[in-house]
Amino acid sequence: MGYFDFVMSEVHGLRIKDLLDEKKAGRKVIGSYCVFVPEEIALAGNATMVGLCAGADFAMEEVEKILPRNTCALNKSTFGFKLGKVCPYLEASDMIVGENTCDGKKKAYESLGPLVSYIYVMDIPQMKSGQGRSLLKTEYQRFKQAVEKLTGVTIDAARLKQAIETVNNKLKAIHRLSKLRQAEPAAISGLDALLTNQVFFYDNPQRFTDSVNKICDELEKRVQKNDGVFPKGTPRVLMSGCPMAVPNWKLPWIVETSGAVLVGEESCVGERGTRNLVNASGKTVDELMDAIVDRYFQVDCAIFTPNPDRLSHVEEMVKAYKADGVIHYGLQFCAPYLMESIQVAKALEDKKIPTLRIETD
Ligand code: BJ8
Repeated sequence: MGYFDFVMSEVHGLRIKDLLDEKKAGRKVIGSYCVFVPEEIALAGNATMVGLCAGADFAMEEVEKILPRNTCALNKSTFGFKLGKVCPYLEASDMIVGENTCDGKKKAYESLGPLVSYIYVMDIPQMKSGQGRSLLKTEYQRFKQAVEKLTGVTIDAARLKQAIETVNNKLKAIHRLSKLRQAEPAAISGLDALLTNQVFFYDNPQRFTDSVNKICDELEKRVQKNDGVFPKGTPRVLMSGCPMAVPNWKLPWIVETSGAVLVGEESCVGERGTRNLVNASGKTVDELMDAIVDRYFQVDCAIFTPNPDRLSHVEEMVKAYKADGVIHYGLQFCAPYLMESIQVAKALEDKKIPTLRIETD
């Protein structure tokens, strides 16, 4: 984990220098708050995409002058990082992409707009219907045009294919890591795995892929030797719910210092965001764009109604990771996930899978 600890220690240092060097060389930086913003399109337009921080409280007194107090912590944090001037990624971004996912985010972007140099808002469907898919495709085409305008690069099939392969390689490395987390005893702590999933959004894609594969090489040896970071028999917990953005490690830390181990995250900083690859076999821009839509349309965020796939995925993950129980992590005032948490808990408990719903900031 040395590399990831280093990345985190330099998250406001060397990585920012990287980005500024890229900008000097003419590359644009696109900041995003949601896994629905396709990195494949940004990379194909020769832009770098970074996840924007929303995992800690800053400048809350200032934030509450702009947003109602009972707004979810993630949205408030977005504003806190801006108003407290603590996010160099936000300041380095040439375009910030907002998305119409939950009501909180969609309205918050209206207020964020005047505070930043360029906010681009993407509409996101709310139902997994034919119309929903068409809307996502139209919006991804519009985003492609906006990226082309920003960077001056025309996205052709070759560029798109290359970008898809870069992101797929990143995803495949994460899949390899997830598979290794299924071992008993656990070969890696949930905190370390979460950090890796968080760095996914910040690091240079190629460097990230290589680093995850290196961890996996080491973990494979540990698994062969039955070498765990927690003793065999340690209760295994699956986390499900809202994303945990950097530097939010609160709940995993509590779990793992209380005699249990986190073996998986059903989260956008986790398997919900990384589960699917894009089919890179298309020959035309349209075929490849369709394949990108196919990947993202499967993301089962709680903003969708109904959202039965998420329930099935939680159950599948419990089996795959041999979890003894599930903790549903819901941010206060997050209507979509808190409402779904009741359905998730009921479905799991009907199957005798112990579930704890935690609502927190
Ligand atoms: S695809 S989960 S990253 S929207 S916690 S701001 S939902 S009120 S974060 Fe998300 Fe994209 Fe969905 Fe994933 Fe709103 Fe809830 Fe706040 Fe949330």
